[in-house]
Amino acid sequence: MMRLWILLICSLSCFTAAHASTQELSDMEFPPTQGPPDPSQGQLVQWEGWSFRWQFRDIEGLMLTDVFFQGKKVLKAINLAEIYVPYATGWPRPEDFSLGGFRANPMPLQLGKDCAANGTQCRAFNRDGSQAKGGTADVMIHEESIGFLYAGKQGRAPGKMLVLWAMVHFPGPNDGYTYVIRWKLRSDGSICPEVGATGGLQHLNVGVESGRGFVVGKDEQGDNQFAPSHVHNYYFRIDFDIDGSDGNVAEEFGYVLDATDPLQAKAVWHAFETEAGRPRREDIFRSWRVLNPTSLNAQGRPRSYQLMPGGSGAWKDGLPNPVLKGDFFITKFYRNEFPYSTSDDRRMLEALSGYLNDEKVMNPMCKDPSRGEISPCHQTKDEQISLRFPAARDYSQRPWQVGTTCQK
Ligand SMILES: [Cu+2]
Repeated sequence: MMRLWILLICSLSCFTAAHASTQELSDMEFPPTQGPPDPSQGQLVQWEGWSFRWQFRDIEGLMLTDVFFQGKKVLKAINLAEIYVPYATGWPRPEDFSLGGFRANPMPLQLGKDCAANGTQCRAFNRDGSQAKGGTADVMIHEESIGFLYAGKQGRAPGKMLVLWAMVHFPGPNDGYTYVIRWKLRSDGSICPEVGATGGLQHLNVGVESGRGFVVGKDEQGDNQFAPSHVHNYYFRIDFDIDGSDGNVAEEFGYVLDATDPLQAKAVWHAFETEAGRPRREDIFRSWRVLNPTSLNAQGRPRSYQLMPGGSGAWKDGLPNPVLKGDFFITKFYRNEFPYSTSDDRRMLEALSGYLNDEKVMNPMCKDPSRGEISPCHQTKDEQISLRFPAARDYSQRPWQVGTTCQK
């Protein structure tokens, strides 16, 4: 009954390059033409215990669906859901997918150049799944070595991964911005999405170096060119089905320091009872997992997938949308809750604010996997971000006061 979809944000701090595009936060320039994805559609791939399908969407590009590992279901779907790029000067704050995503900003891969530079068994496809035969392709797949999966007293185990990727280019002066989205499925069962960005500096103006940006050269008039600092935030939407869609539970990990003895701490998993948005906490090793308490692995433990936050920072000012304070969100699954689609033509961040409406994501009585008993679930309520969306959304008042800047 219960399916979860989870958004994880990772971000890339960026100082040498700036973003390409500005946008009007009015009506969508590229209204969606596709409904929510049908996970049963797409191209079937089977490799090293993995089985999944890929499809290429207008806005989101390459996504994976119906993902199984060693015969057990892992995901219903995973896709890149948004790229959000706030500048330290307060403006602009592009939500790139509202600029038409992969539909309006195609960046074909080049056969003979973009594949197998560090991999083998390269295959190239058009977005409809057919074999790419001309000079370009939308999707490429190859295999890469990842070195050791294990090395120790038990022996040596080399690992490899299957990599699928696509590119999207947002045009702008002096090159614009190219993102390379790579989906890595490793032979040990891990999934590692990755986004890389390259491009030329955008939104340059004349100015002096400050906490909000850097002087990067001279313009034609000989004036100092100022490039504002900014952050690229990547949001992934993950629909978990750990060994089936029923009974999945999402939990949060963190260390809890002992109030009386500073040398002691407890490692605690809390289950989510209701929908939530959560900030990252590196200082207490906060991470999240989705598990199926009724599906046990060879060690008798519940099967689970853990979401390990990446190492880079994220934008946390919560303007104009409180959702921006969070790094991880959990919502109950509804098929029509899919942004940039004909079911919901809002931008992802705005739509997400609406999806987070305190619905229950599991029965408050649940199985405690560490003790194997049924007990009331812990709630994870501390520091939960406030999701009240501003009633009056007047974006004309800008720039906002922004108290933080990019890391150096
Ligand atoms: Cu940038």
